[in-house]
Amino acid sequence: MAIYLHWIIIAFLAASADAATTYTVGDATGWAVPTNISFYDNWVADKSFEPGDSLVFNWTSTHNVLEVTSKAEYDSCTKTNGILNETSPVTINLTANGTLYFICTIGPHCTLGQKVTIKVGNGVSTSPPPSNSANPPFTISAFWPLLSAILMYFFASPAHIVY
Ligand SMILES: [Cu+2]
Repeated sequence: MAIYLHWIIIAFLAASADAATTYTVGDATGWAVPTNISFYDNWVADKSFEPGDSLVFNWTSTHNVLEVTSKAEYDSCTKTNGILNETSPVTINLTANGTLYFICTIGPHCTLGQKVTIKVGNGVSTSPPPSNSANPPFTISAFWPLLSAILMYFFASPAHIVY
């Protein structure tokens, strides 16, 4: 009985760890020149992005998504460095803690507020810069809950004593 209960707990933790969120940037507005220059700052303000989540940039007219390589480039709308995606929709997998900077390079769109800063986790990158390539976030997000569940089973459970 105790063993079954532990497996249920492990399965539950693994399932909850996989509950990644997909965010549509700008929600109904999508990726566009906003009417309010703070629109995308406001959009991120009530969100907490975590590794395993993903972003989707959707647009209809002429836009693109450039992931610039620094805050300085972001602040100055520098269009020359980074990863450019030109076909909507663009999905960005958030694979690790760090801060990502996205702008639109069309005309003055960035200067007009079509730019967004995404802080993932604590916003501090501890490893090589995150990439857009497909990574398996499941293994990262599920590993620690599984490990802790297993450790709880072996070290913290009174079941070994009782049963
Ligand atoms: Cu644009």
